[in-house]
Order: sequence, then C-alpha cells, then structure tokens
Amino acid sequence: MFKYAIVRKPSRSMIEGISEAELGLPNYDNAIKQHDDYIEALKECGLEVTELPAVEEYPDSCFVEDPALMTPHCAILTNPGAESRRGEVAHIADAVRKFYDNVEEIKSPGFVEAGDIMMVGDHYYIGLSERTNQEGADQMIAILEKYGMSGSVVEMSEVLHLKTGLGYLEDNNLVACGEFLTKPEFQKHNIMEIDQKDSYSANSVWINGTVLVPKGFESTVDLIKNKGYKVREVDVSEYQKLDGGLSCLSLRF
Ligand code: CIR
Repeated sequence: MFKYAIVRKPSRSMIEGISEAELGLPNYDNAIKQHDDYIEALKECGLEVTELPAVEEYPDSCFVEDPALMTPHCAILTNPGAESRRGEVAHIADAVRKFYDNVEEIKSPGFVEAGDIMMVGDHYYIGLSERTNQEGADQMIAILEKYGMSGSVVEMSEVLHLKTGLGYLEDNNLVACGEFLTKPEFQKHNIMEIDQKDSYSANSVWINGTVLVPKGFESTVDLIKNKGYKVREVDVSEYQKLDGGLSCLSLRF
C-alpha cells in the first residue's frame, strides 16, 4: 500500500517540454485543471499529497516520476538522460529527503529516468531506453541490492519509457502493449493486452486497489474492471501532448 504522493505543479513553460507526440501544444489552464483532478484522484486512493511549486526553468518538471525512485527502503535520485531535465533532480531532492533517511544517487556516466523503472514487489524492471543506459541501470541494481531488493534490465526500442507501454497492477497482473507483450521476462505475469490503438492507456497506475486509467479508453477500462479492480479515469490529455502519462505525474510511496 502507498501512503504518500509527491506532485509538482506544471509550469507555464511546459509548452517548451520535450515532445514527439505531434498532438499540438498543451493548454496551460486546462493542464492546471487536469492536474487538480489528478491530485483529487490520488487523494481518493488514500494518499497524502505534497504539491511542490512550479519550476519555470524546467518545462518538464511536472513529470516528477523521472528524477527519483522511491522504494520502501530508500529513495534514489536519478540522473535523467535528457540533458534539459537533469537539473530537476536538485529541485526534487529536498522533498525526497523529507520522507527518507536513506537517499542514494545515480551518477554520470550513468543515466536513469525512473519512468523506465517498474516495481514488482521487491524486484525492479529497468528499461534500457534513450534516457536510461546500462551504466545507470548497473548503478541502480547495485543500490537496490544494497537494500535487499533486486533489479534487472529490459531491452526496449518502441516507446519513450518502460512504463509508457507497461503497468503493474499488483496480484501478478500486468497491462502491456506492443513489444512488451512478448518479452520472455514478463511471461510469468498475467499479461492483460492493451490494443495498439489504445497504447497510451498502458500507462495505468495501481494505487491501493484502485487503478487510475487515462480518460477516453473504454476498452482498457472494461479490461481492468473485468479483473475486479475499481477504476478511476483521469483526463491527462494536456500531458499526453508532452509524451507524459498518468504515472509520470507523481511519485507514489
Ligand atoms: C519527456 O520527454 O521527458 C517529457 N516530455 C515526458 C516525460 C514522461 N515521463 C514518464 O514517462 N515517466
């Protein structure tokens, strides 16, 4: 179960965020409304939410999932592969230290963005993406092992981050799309297949028994409800324009 979440208010500079989505520029006012509803959804799941102030200098800084990994035993400040995002780590560090005594760091030439990391119990799958390299993954695995956890790498090539195409819903259930459907390492889980046209909804998030699903993906809602989960839809379309999904907008721990 998770108790806390950290989010960061989007900055007006978000329109300059990195994007390959070709969905147009996000509308700031609408993004704020969607962010408020996202926070509401986290609270409905029983989380105590810390909202950090916007940081104009970093257009992608509302995607707080990437600069830190929170585990039950320690937090790890990452070293984002995207150069324009590296400075976000210093901005999240104080908030992380308020909750953790044990705070570790990924150092260059290792790069990790925690959107590439999926937690399954004590094990952490680490996607080797354009943002996370082998050196970063090796450092991450060494840190996890130091605290009695484990990690393994997943080769990937189709999407931005590992969790762009995957979501672990606990109870051995995994929503997955595209290249992740056939990865040998995931075959021990119950793979719930997300249709390619609904791929954005593979980034659904389990929080304390409820699954947050991005708004507008009825088949995914049905798939998840049919497994017995409670579903809460959240409209994050303004963030989709920046390649950001539901999980990217919070740290949950
Ligand atoms: C980026 O490209 O870094 C941001 N525009 C989106 C980050 C999304 N984060 C995530 O998937 N964990």
